Amino acid sequence: MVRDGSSLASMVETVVDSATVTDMHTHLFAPELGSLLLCGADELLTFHYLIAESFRVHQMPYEQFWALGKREQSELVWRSLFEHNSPLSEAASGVVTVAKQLGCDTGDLTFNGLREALSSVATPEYIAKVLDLAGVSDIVMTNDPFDAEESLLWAEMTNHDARFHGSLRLDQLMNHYEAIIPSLQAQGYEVDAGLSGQSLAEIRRFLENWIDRTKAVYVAFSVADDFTYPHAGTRGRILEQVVLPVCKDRKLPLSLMIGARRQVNPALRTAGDSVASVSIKPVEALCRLNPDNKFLVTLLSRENQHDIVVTARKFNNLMLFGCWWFVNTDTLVEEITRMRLELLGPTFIPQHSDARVLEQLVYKWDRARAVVKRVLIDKYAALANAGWEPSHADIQRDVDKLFNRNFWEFVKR
Ligand code: REL
Ligand code: ZN
Repeated sequence: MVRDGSSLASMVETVVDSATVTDMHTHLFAPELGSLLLCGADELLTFHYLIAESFRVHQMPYEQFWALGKREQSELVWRSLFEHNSPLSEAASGVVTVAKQLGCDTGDLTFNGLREALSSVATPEYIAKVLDLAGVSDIVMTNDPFDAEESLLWAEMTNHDARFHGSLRLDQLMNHYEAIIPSLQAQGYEVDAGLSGQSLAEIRRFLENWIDRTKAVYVAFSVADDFTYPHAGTRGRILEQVVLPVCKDRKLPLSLMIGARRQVNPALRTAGDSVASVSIKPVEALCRLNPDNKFLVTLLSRENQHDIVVTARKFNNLMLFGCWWFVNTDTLVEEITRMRLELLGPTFIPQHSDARVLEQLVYKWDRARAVVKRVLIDKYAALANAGWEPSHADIQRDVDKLFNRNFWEFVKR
């Protein structure tokens, strides 16, 4: 029976809206990691995306802004982006979506109203409510073994909320090795700057200890446009002789987040990072020369998106994920998701939230679902016109793959 277009669309909408999601890259933390799990209006408004946007409006000198308390900063962001302008940007309009879903009257939204509606304490009930609104069942954290506060908390913790999964983030090790030598040595690892003697074996011991401690589901690092592979320098040796072998032995994917040029404006602090287009040749070489390793890859520049989709056609040990940070906007997510679907079918991970504040899950997943619905409705309608009628079960299977199974099956492969 040939279904009409509107019943196909409503079937896709119902399936996508009711799908529970694995959020495979966030900066959220299990509640047992205490104050690291951020929530509430002040955290939401001082998200670094909004801080960067607010400087374009309030023009306050950087140091003066950073000297303000969190409450004053969030009020200034509010005035700049919600009173002196309409919240039209992706990040600012996200706050409106959060406010609405958490029960505010968005027709008359005020700074104080938002502060009252959102809890600044991550109680178990509040976490459950937000996850339920966002339709998220599983969250992957970003765990930095070189963050002093975080590593202390891990040392004291025996078990944590099973909805939150660990991932080991190695930016410091891979990008600033010399700077973290004292920290490695203080933790009892015999390493030196030249990677001589036991250094590589000791870094391996460090990595394995932290994989065990965090029960990491993958290992990750981000790089700018200076990433090359193979590479004879410090990063290349640690990658070749430690990270790739450990990932292979533990059957863990290595997640590469490529194209973040850090601190182009240091005065903006956490908001000061930018973007670079890169060569995708190092990714091709990694996939080709390490066929027994698995790579999760996301790229930050729009210009790189087509190339990397083609790379994924060539290597099935490469799983593309998410529309990261500056490409996480309505227009670009749609463009990228269409391109991926057209070249790869449903064999990629369309989105991650990158949430830093609990409530962001609500708007990030609302947006992601809206785009996936638009794209899938078009694609299934074209299939139906060609005579291939997708069943409810087909749609459910595809959506579950996109939002869950592609990630977990890749991790477990
Ligand atoms: O994981 C990353 O490296 C990035 O996602 C973050 O550094 C970035 O600040 C994040 O908030 C972007 O969404
Ligand atoms: Zn991130």
